[in-house]
Amino acid sequence: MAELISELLGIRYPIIQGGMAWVATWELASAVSNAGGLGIIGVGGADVNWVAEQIRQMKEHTDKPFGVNLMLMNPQADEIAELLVKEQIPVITTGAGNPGKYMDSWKAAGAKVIPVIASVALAKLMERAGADAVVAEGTESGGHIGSATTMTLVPQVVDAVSIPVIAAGGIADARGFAAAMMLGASGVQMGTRFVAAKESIVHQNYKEKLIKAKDIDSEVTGRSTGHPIRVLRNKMTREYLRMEKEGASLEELEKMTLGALRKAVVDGDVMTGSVMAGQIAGLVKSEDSCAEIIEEIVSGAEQLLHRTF
Ligand code: TUI
Repeated sequence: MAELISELLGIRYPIIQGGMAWVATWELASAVSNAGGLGIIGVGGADVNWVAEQIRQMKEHTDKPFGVNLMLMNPQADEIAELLVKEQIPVITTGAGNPGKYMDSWKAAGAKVIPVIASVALAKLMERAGADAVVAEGTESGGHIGSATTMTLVPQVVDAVSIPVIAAGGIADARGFAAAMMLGASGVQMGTRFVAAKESIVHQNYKEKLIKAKDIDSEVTGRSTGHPIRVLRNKMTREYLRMEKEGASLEELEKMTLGALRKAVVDGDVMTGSVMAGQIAGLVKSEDSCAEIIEEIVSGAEQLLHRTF
């Protein structure tokens, strides 16, 4: 049985929360860490001062381990990477790119570095670069995605590397957690389920749209731009997909998505904003606290797998 990431990270349960832009603020992340999982602050496209303030709040609201997710397309990625060293962040995850150039300085600062990857090739590259674990994220996930499903990606990554593999994409309950463990994962990362958490600061319209969503209510925009993003269907996605089909330019398409996530999360505009969510949204039926979510998943999985965590 693979080493659990709860041992690697010094947390109680092998559950981590996705570092979602605009959503994964200190309010959500500290609630997850205090409930025994690993809470993660999502940097997204924010600037270095915003990140510094989030870290300050996080340290004030939990004495448990936590992480920061650096979205590598962030224009201030270099400055933020340095801030994470200065602040001695215990766990650093990355998304939407290759974090190779930061690896040595983060490792030297004592951080556990966990890149989010969507292919076996990048998983192997990250292991060679010194990653402590990887998150293998399937295409069921919300936001920026790769093409392999969680069911196919996780066991292939598990076979390809000897560091722990955390499964992500399509996991929102005890069955998903248990299934991930059967695929050889050492833990799970969940995003969508935590978006609907009581402690999540997303606008109520966003939570309601997520809770109402059914199995096939997500769409992938931006396949033609090389940046596929999974979101719940709305006026914006219909318009975007129409323009994409008609061969609109990259600039035209980017104009539509610029600031669209903030519009949905902060302003509650779920018609023309970007409501990022995974395919498992249809399974998320209620707003629960992070402690309730984690307890439900751990106790359910213990029953299913006849073991304790
Ligand atoms: O990063 C994510 N999910 C995200 S980031 C995000 S914010 C954003 N907003 C607008 C446009 C773009 C991003 C929303 N959701 N997940 C982790 C993840 N990383 N999934 C896939 C990848 C990935 C993809 C390609 C990692 C590396 C990669 O290529 C590596 C290389 O060689 O450059």
